[in-house]
Amino acid sequence: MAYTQIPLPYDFAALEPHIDAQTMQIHYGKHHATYVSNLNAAIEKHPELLSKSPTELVKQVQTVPEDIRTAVRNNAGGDVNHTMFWQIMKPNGGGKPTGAIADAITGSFGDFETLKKEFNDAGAKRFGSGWAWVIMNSAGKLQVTSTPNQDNPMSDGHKVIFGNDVWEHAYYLKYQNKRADYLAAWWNVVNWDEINKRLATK
Ligand code: MN3
Repeated sequence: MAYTQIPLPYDFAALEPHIDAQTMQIHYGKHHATYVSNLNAAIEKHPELLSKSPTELVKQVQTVPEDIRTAVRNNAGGDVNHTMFWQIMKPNGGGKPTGAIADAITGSFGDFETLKKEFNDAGAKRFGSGWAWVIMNSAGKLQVTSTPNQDNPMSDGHKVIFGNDVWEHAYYLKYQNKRADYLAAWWNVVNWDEINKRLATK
């Protein structure tokens, strides 16, 4: 028994021109795959942890035995973050948010443009590698945050609604040093239906 990578829900080229096929192929086929294989390698030392899902491992990372805690934090995080990432994108996505997430955005940020600006700023200012996130805070409002590496706000008890990968591997082949251009283009592939599902989940 071992952890496995979810199938990519669309073809490598499906998010063109906003995310190019070669980036998707390397990102899914090499980077994400390596997080899963490294997670499996770490768990071999404590196979009883296989009863937990990668999401549970991320949520409970402080309870993971210390000798593999950093490996689990980085690689269960890498798996969970990318599993979310592939699902909250789709071909011909984007446009204005719909349904409950549209109301939540208006209630929390005033309007969609303000959310986009805050989220893009969080992604642009993340030094080095990491993620920009929209979480549900304890007051029931959406909030923008960011983490380094493959850290996930779930480890601090937050509910994650969606996030964007701002590691260079997510955009460098097409956008080179222009991370802000990637962040702006990314909204064209957002899957609001999937984000509404995540918002509705406990
Ligand atoms: Mn990545």
